Amino acid sequence: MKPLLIALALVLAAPAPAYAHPRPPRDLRQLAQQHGIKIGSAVDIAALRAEADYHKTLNREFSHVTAENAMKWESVEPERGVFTWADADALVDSARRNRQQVRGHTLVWHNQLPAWLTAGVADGSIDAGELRSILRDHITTQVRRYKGKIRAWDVVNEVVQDDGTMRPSIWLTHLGPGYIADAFRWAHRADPRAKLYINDYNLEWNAPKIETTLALVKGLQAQGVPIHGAGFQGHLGIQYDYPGDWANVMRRFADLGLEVAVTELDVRMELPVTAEKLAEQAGYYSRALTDCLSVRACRELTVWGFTDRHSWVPGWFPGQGSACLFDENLAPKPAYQALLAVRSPR
Ligand code: 9MR
Repeated sequence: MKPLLIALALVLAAPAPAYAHPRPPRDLRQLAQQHGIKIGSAVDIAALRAEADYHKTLNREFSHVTAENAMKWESVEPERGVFTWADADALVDSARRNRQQVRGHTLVWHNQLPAWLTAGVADGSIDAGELRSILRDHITTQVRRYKGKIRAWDVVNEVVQDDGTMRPSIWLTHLGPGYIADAFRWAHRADPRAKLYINDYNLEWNAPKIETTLALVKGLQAQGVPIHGAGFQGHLGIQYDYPGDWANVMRRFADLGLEVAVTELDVRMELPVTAEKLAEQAGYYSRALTDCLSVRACRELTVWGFTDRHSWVPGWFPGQGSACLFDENLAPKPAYQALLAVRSPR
């Protein structure tokens, strides 16, 4: 063959450069890899154990997992001093076997506290000093147990209210505002490599909550508190406008030096389901991913359950549902295809 023809043959045979048009992703794992982020899901441990199709889909699609309930305080210490780690351990073990990273959810919250704790505070048998050491022990015990196995912890969850005031939880009421700095310091001491997050809902768009949370983060940073991330839960619904400023809000947190993550994305709708509603939902999911990808500090997008078979939505919002990427039979919905079609704005 003539040299010119050889050169031409070599050029034609060469693979397309990676930057041209990446091959369409096969699934969410591949999509996440192409974009250099993690795509995760909250996990229902009972379903993970009992349902082979749930198990299979979770592990095929997701490179990050969060326990939907299994790491909450009432789950891990239902009676004082009696620890029940089996479900949380099962999730962490499953993640390791399936090459998934883990978000720990959540250390300090006002919900799903064990009854022994709330009752003890209410009847005065647990005073402020004891409450503080109970919180310190809880954080230290749980974070230490999973040291090196949890990429990121939601250290404090939902501590700011929608009107921008601090939530008057038992923590604020009995320990004062310093409990937040303490929680981060204790968590950091127990696992210095874990990324420590503040996490909240409506942080995508609610101005008073955004401003208070930014001020809170700055105040913590000024005191040298180890805080590394801001989590946007992302519980959306197509009956509300998409939070169009979300990427800018993410950027404001990123500008403080934090990483950001979408931690609990779902997009609910009024039932019945129609093709139009599913198409609209698909747009919300793809915009959320696009927003995350447009901010370099956005490292993870996690959905709050991946199948309508196991979703918190119908139980909490009567008449609403169909919030997930897969239907009850684990068939992918238009939102799933829409995610696979997102191209990187980075
Ligand atoms: O999905 C969770 C549901 O199964 C629980 O009953 C509920 C109890 O409060 O918590 C749900 O998860 C919440 C998460 O932990 C924090 N952000 C809001 C989520 C939806 O309520």
